[in-house]
Parts: sequence; C-alpha cells; structure tokens
Amino acid sequence: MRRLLPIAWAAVLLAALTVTATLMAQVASAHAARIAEDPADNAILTSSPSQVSATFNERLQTTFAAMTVVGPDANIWSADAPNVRGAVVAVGVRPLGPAGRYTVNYRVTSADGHVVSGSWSFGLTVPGTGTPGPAAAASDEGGDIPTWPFAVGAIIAVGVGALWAIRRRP
Ligand SMILES: [Cu+2]
Repeated sequence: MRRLLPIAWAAVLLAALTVTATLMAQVASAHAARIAEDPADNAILTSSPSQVSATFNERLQTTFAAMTVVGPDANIWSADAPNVRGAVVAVGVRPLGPAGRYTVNYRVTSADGHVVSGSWSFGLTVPGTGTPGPAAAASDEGGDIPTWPFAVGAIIAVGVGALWAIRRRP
C-alpha cells in the first residue's frame, strides 16, 4: 500500500496537467477571434462575389496570411494571395462555377503572434461560367488541431498508472 499510493497520485497529477495544458492551448488559440465574414456563414448566393473577407476582433499581422475558397468540385476558386488590412483579411474570387457549397479556409497571425485558423462556407444556387484554379490540396480543406488526442493521452496515463498499481499489489 505504501508503493501504490504515490503511483496512483502521479497518474492523477499527470492527467490533471494534461487537461490544464489542453485548456490553456484552447484559450491561447482564441486570441484573435473572427467576428464577421462576407459572404456570411451559410449565405445563399445567386452570383459570384468579387472577394471574400473575414473580420477579426483585433488587428492581424500582414505576413503569413492564407485564405482559399474551395468549391464543390474540390478546386480552388480564390485568386491571388490574401490581403490583410488591419483586422480584415480578404482574397479575390474568380467568377464561380458549379452550384453548391464553397468553403473559405483561412490561417492568419494575430498581432501577438498567435496563429488562428478556421473556415466557413456559403452556397451558390445559380451556376457560374468561371473556370477553376488548381485542385485544392488536403491542407486547404481546413480544420483546427484536434484536442481529443490530449484527452485520450490523459485517460491512458490514468489507466496505465492504475494497472501498474494493481499488478504490484501483493
Ligand atoms: Cu494571442
């Protein structure tokens, strides 16, 4: 029993530290938050916008911004490089093509250096006559770093610690 307790406590401490680190990572990633977008999330359009833009709650760094528009055909429909002005990041859009869902993916750097990424989408109901850019790479399809591996890691740490303590029981 003398050996069992410290091991169990070590496992609990490790799990608590992991959960804390995960929560802190989420707070940090929430620094520059998107507060508006154009076209709006889930907007239904009948014609192509000339550009798409996202507005954040704080000014962004003008370098290292990425923004793409990926169409229902998995091709890129944005044109050129994104433009950052203050708290707004925008990118030009080609005349659109097939009707369907277009997803805007972005990755920007807030003034304090934190990288923020995300996406939103809008629908086009009337097909356009435009031609697409290149096929989107998997990385253009967006998504944030998932936090579930940290939670799984914490559960495994507790499980291994408990198992080890039980096996050492005389
Ligand atoms: Cu920050």
